[in-house]
Amino acid sequence: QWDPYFESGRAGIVHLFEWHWDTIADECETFLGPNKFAGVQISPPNENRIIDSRPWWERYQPISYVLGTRSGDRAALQNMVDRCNAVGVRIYADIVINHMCGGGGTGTGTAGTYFDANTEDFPAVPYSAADFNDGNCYTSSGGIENYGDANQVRNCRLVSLLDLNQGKDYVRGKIIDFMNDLTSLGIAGFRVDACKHMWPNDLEVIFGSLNDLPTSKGFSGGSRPFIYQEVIDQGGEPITASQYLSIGRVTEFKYGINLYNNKDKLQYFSNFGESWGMMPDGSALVFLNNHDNQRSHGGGGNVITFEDPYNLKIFTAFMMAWPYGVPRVMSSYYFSNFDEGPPGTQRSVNADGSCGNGWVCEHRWRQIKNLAAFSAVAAGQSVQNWWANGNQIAFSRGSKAFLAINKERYSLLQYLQTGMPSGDYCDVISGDFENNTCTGQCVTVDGSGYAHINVPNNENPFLAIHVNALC
Ligand code: ARE
Ligand code: CA
Repeated sequence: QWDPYFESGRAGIVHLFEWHWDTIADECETFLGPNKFAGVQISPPNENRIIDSRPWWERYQPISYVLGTRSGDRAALQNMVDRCNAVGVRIYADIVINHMCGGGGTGTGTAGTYFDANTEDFPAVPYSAADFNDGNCYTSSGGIENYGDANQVRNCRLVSLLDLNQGKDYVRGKIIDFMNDLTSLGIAGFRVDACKHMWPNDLEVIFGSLNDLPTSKGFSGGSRPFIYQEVIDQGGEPITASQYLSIGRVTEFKYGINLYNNKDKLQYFSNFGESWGMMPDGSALVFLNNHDNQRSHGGGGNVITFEDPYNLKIFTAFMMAWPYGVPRVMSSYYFSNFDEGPPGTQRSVNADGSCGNGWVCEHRWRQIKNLAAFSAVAAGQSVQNWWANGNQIAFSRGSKAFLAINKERYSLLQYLQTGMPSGDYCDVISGDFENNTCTGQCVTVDGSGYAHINVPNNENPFLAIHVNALC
């Protein structure tokens, strides 16, 4: 359950946070597919509690496993998954299985289902009080009070959210049915929310019981759903990411922090990976920031976000070029306070390809957009020709691709070994390679693999060439 089943020639997952299913389908066909992105993480697809101000976080309060939210209904979800798969883009669903909604109150969810959060009655699943962990939690508040006590972290309520008991066969069965329903639509895997708050053994049973991905949706026989578990491990707690590595991939929260803390020490990155205290390459799901920590939440602070475009572009390039983990690019909307939900209108696309209507669309920034094709070409090639000069670095991925980054206050002007066959290559950072035409600078690699590399100290302070983009 570690393999994302990317189609060949694809790289990178984009988190289209709070996008509508119809808009994602359009994005797959018109942008993600053509630009060689491999997959999309979608917001939770099942019914959630409606919170008056419609914050983004209402999506993390399930009411049932009916597929109906402000992103769209079941038919729209199926249509989107089919259209994305048809252009080689996989869909991964964010799923919330640790809990249902916050305690207290009654109402109807986004799919019209009645619930009673006082008595823990969720009739559309159905779940009732006996399916929750109340009897297994021993804190006086009934909530998690101390992250130093693994028992309460897993059996008590996370910020008052009604905590399901995944130790019960009945609850396991409902979660398994929900996940199987999603893969039957052609969804290739899951970002599993709040795994720190569930027992690894329960997750192992649940994920181990899932159906294979359906061959009728183009997956080869025996394909296990891709799993990446959200476990915020920045050290200092009894629950660690390592407790979950035998189950599937895990979100590596140390990655973004390591990048941030060393963002002006590029020369240190030659051995970036496990020797930096992070999990093994094959276990990691990596990212610069996510929907929580870009809001200074959920292990937030000290991460690089769209508010720092210079570093976001540079370190997204590093992430996509460096062979460690499965990379995920955050795609955001602008917000002025923590709670603010998504813009009321779908993203529009400007003449230069960027987004309007309040959507940031980091994945559409030219310097980021062109990294998927770069990363896909580099796949399977080792890092070679590492070169560092203070806060300037360069390296190749075998003989297929070459990246140079300049964070000094002067131009990088060097004659460097690129590892690549002789030829004229298109720098896909200073411009685009489209319809066999290069609008960026041309880099000439000579017969010995060397090239004169010129990386200015401006808003595009890096250069990327690969064997599929020639001048
Ligand atoms: C909302 C309100 C609460 C209210 C609750 C119930 O904000 O005040 O009590 O509803 O009514 C998101 C939001 C929450 C929101 C929740 C439900 O972030 O604010 O609560 O949705 O609507 C811990 C967990 C980790 C979790 C983070 C946020 O370990 O799993 O907290 N991340 C995921 C998602 C979130 C989501 C949830 C889980 C819940 O990515 O978006 O919450 O489904 C240390 C620890 C971490 C801990 C962190 C807390 O770093 O090591 O483990 O993360 O502190 O900041
Ligand atoms: Ca729990």
